Amino acid sequence: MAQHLMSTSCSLKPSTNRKPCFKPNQFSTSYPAFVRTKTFGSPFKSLVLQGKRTQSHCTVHATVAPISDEAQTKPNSGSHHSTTEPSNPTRVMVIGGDGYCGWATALHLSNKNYEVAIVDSMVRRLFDHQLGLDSLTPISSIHDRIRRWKSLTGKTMELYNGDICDFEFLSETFNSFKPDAVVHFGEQRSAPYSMIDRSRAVFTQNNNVIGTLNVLFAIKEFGEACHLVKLGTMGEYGTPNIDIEEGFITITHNGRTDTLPFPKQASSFYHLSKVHDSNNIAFTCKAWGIRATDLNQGVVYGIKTNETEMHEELCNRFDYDGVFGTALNRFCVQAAVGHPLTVYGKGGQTRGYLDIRDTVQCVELAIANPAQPGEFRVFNQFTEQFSVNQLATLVTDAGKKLGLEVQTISVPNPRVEAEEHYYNAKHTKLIELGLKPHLLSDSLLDSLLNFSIKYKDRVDTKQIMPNVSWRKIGVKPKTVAA
Ligand code: NAD
Ligand code: USQ
Repeated sequence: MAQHLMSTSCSLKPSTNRKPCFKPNQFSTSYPAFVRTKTFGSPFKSLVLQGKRTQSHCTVHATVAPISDEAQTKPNSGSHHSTTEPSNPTRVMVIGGDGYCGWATALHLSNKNYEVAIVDSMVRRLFDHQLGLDSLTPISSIHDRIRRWKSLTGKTMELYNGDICDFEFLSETFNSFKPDAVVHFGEQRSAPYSMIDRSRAVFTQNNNVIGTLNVLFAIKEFGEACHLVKLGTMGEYGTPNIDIEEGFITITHNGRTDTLPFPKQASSFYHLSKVHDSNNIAFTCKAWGIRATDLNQGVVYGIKTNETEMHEELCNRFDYDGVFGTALNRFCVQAAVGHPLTVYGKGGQTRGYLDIRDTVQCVELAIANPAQPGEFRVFNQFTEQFSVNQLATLVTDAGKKLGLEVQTISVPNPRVEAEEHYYNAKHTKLIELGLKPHLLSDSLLDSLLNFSIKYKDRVDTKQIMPNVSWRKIGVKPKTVAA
């Protein structure tokens, strides 16, 4: 459905084996709420009504429209190279390649001469429409993004516009592109979104768990050697009162010792969906010999990467609202518009954080150093840990240097989480593979704040305060802004 609403700016080239629209008994589990829209008022209601409902489950296998003359320019001489660059281009499918982490990663891998295909349903853009939200930065359509990339660098990225919960679509995509590695970013990734109401909770777990299961089945059936690089989250572990290991912990119990998955204590329906994914992936590695890397990523901040900097049409999205915005990015925008920084509760909540430039680096490192067949690898993907109070202090100090008067308020915590706790998470495996972290320096905060100031006229201050309560979630659908 999303593709019909979002793709009007570009003529698509449907595949010759384009499948008919949704059949109730096919394996697709995509957007089950559509079917019940009128009755139950699903989160998709408003746009289903605007869209062509009969086409909402169409599988569209699209490649980008023919490239214009400007695309014939020579490849960009500024392409970056690294020791991890493959000698023969490797085929990487980036699921969720239109999103915040996925777009930056797709560009980065393409720049490193990987053959990249983006798979995305554009559902993230749909969420914005439904909730009346927008990225701080203006973002181009995926078609314009890909065309611009081609015109600047000569590099092509294929586009498969569809929902990975639709197994027929995913099968065609796999058989057409034949990936050596799949990087899977394509999930509903907001904890608050998953806690709006029952239908969003169900959507989140359905979309994420079924999507990942389909990817596992697709690898088993069509690409046994393919390496799955799956984006998990540090939030799978929760905040235990012991050090957090990278995936596994060796325990001696009643005189016997074993190495077991580290205990999971996720605290939103979104974070729980990641736990379920991890269990499914670990099981299929064992049962079917799938090779997988679970990247338990911390909170990502920042906007610019070498590639998104090349042209305004390559600009990434930047969320600051109470549903999709994440802590540090939100604080920078709040400081820029003179809104007090929204520390939830006591502010001792500590998490791992990383610069988006390190997200793309980590994914590249995981691809270039694949897991072995049957191996389920877990890397904790973050570079530094901060409490929310520490972030607020850092942003306040950086703001002062730019002449901003930054206040902080304590907002009653809408979440159920520890506000003061021990936190010490290991994160050495990616460093051992060669990660060179971009730490949160004064200069980066300056640049993030300046960036936020540049776009501050686009900020809708009504979207800043949180209004999704973990405790008040109910079965009644919230059809207007959350
Ligand atoms: P995002 O919402 O910006 O991007 C996700 C993309 O996946 C969107 O473009 C969306 O349209 C697509 N998508 C979702 N469901 C799909 C489906 N069923 N079929 C096809 N496409 C689908 O999210 P992001 O911030 O880029 O996060 C990417 C991944 O990284 C997520 O899995 C998230 O859990 C993980 N992660 C993100 C952060 C962060 O701070 N942003 C931190 C840790 C982990
Ligand atoms: N927080 C505030 N004020 C705010 C926003 C957040 O105090 O204005 C607090 C939250 O209560 C929480 C912490 O900051 O304790 C982090 O919240 P967040 O919204 O920045 O991040 P979170 O909801 O955990 O989710 C984000 C991404 C998700 C990813 C996760 C990584 O949206 O996709 O999985 O970060 S992690 O946090 O390590 O689980």
